[in-house]
Amino acid sequence: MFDSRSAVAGLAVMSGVTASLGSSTPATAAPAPAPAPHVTQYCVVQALPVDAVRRGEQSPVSCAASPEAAAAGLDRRTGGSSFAAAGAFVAAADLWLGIMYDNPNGPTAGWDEWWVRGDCSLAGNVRADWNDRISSVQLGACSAVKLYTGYNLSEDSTLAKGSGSLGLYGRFDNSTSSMKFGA
Ligand SMILES: [Ca+2]
Repeated sequence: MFDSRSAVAGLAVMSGVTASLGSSTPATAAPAPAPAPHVTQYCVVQALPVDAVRRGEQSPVSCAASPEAAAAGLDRRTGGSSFAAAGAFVAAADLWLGIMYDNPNGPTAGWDEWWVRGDCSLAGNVRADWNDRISSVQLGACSAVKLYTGYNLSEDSTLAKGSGSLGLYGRFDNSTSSMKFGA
């Protein structure tokens, strides 16, 4: 099991970051130069917990020719497996994906809620203070979310799909540690 108090957060792989190589050519040069070669780079960012961000720490970033190489480079820099650590999400977009409720019936009296933002490819561990707490889900931009009882999308899972407040029952109540959204 992973330590839910671990400070390190999840990862996002950003594809399509294109770096242009080659020297610049003076505007007066003739004939026209061949197009500069383009190399696609994949960058992996390690998210930091909120308190580290407030201290001014910056997220470690690693870029390489493949997502796997970028993740391996980040692991070397951070001294461990980035994916093994619990923490918050990093996402490329800022859509409203869903609301997680502590209460089994969604927004009823005395509820506590957590709004998850990102894009529908978002997957990762739940925020540390929401581990083993979610009792119902309301979906926003994505049509489904798969909830796992273990960190890093492990152990038992259940698919929450539909509209309104979707309750989690039995062993899935108060036991979500990671989740994966889907379109
Ligand atoms: Ca709960």
